[in-house]
Amino acid sequence: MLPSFITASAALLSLAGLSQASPQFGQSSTSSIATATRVSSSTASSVSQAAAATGTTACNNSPDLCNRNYNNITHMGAHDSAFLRDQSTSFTVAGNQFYNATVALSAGIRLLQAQVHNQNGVLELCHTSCVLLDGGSLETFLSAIKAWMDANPNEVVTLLLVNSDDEDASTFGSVFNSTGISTYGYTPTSTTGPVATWPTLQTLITANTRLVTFIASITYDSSYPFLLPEFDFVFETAFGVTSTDGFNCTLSRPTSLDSSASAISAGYMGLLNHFLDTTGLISEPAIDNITTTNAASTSTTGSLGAQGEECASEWGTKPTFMLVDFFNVGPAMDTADQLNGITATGRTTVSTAELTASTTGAATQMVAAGGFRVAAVAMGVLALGNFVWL
Ligand SMILES: *[C@@H]1O[C@H](CO)[C@@H](O)[C@H](O)[C@H]1NC(C)=O
Ligand SMILES: *[C@@H]1O[C@H](CO)[C@@H](O)[C@H](O)[C@H]1NC(C)=O
Ligand SMILES: *[C@@H]1O[C@H](CO)[C@@H](O)[C@H](O)[C@H]1NC(C)=O
Ligand SMILES: *[C@@H]1O[C@H](CO)[C@@H](O)[C@H](O)[C@H]1NC(C)=O
Ligand SMILES: CC(=O)N[C@H]1CO[C@H](CO)[C@@H](O)[C@@H]1O
Repeated sequence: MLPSFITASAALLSLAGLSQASPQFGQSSTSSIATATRVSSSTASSVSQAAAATGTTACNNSPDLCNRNYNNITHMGAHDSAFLRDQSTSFTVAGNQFYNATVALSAGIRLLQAQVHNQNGVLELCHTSCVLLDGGSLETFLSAIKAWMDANPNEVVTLLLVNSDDEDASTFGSVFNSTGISTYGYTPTSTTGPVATWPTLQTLITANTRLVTFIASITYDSSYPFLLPEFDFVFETAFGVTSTDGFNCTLSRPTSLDSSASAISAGYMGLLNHFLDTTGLISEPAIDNITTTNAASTSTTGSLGAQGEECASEWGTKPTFMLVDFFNVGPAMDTADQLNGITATGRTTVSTAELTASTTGAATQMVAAGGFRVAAVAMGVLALGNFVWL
């Protein structure tokens, strides 16, 4: 069953590729792309302004966070940060974010999650399969993040990579080292188990070891000591939630631990998976509910604010990490700020609106329609993948 799904998806995807390349669509896509470029160049200047404004006083967008331990801060995260639902992917339903990883960082996101696959010997960020959605190489992704970190020296960033093809740490490590981002890699005092007291952000910033990297799952390799096996440090709530009342604070992984309470007391950091998927044959992000799902309200069923507060209360400590789809909607940052008790500075404003083909022109919408059909078939495979990987 699975191979025929993949074959069908592959065939449809190549058709989609052809329709995108066809001349009747070429003209108008080009003008939309030019518009997107203008937007991004204004983003780029806002980013450098943000860096200048941040200066030496704020750490992760607030002076109040500088002297707080890394694990006593809620780091807001973008789930599947390389899988975009934008013009570049014809607004595919396989996309989980409207804006890319560096735009996310400038908007305040400090945790980037991605799936990593081996595609003919190259580590690529693909959604379940590289046939479905290929978000580019790990090298390109890390280089972009390194450039952002170079320009924003007071910011601590966390990566959470899913090792979908069970690669060795050295395969990841060689890309970290060749891009130079390894120089920012932080190695904790224990590389084999949970750490109850992490350094403050200021300590990480002063040492310029501002990148914390977790990989699920990987065998630790002392040649790349900063690549940390996720489930030795972090526990997670359930993912693949399909009902707005399905979010809770119960430990789902690692299965070696009994409960959230025992994880917390052993020094593990809690991660909330706060993204809603649709049910049925096809599983995809529940976009119709995204405004509620990402809302900071603590009294709305299914909102990020409600799950964040519930877990902080149940665990006796706030969640260290939270992952959402379409981070700009909500905006999800509001819940992290609420939990951290800060008023943020130095962020780039990103629209909280959903990005759709109709907002970027009718011709694009026709291209998107083709992509949509393809993605719908592809999601049959994604539905399986969602339960295998994050
Ligand atoms: C995000 O897009 C901007 C241009 O809009 C680009 O400069 C940047 O490198 C991209 N980031 C990533 C992670 O691809
Ligand atoms: C965590 O940070 C809060 C806010 O600054 C502080 O009140 C609390 O004591 C800190 N907890 C720990 C364990 O350091
Ligand atoms: C990778 O880079 C890190 C940080 O710069 C360094 O400590 C480590 O030795 C490098 N590993 C290899 C195998 O070169
Ligand atoms: C927590 O939520 C998950 C996903 O909705 C569900 O499978 C699990 O049964 C829930 N656990 C409890 C104790 O409610
Ligand atoms: C997955 C999910 O819970 N979807 C809900 C989204 O919101 C609509 C109403 O707007 C519900 O009917 C869906 O069940």
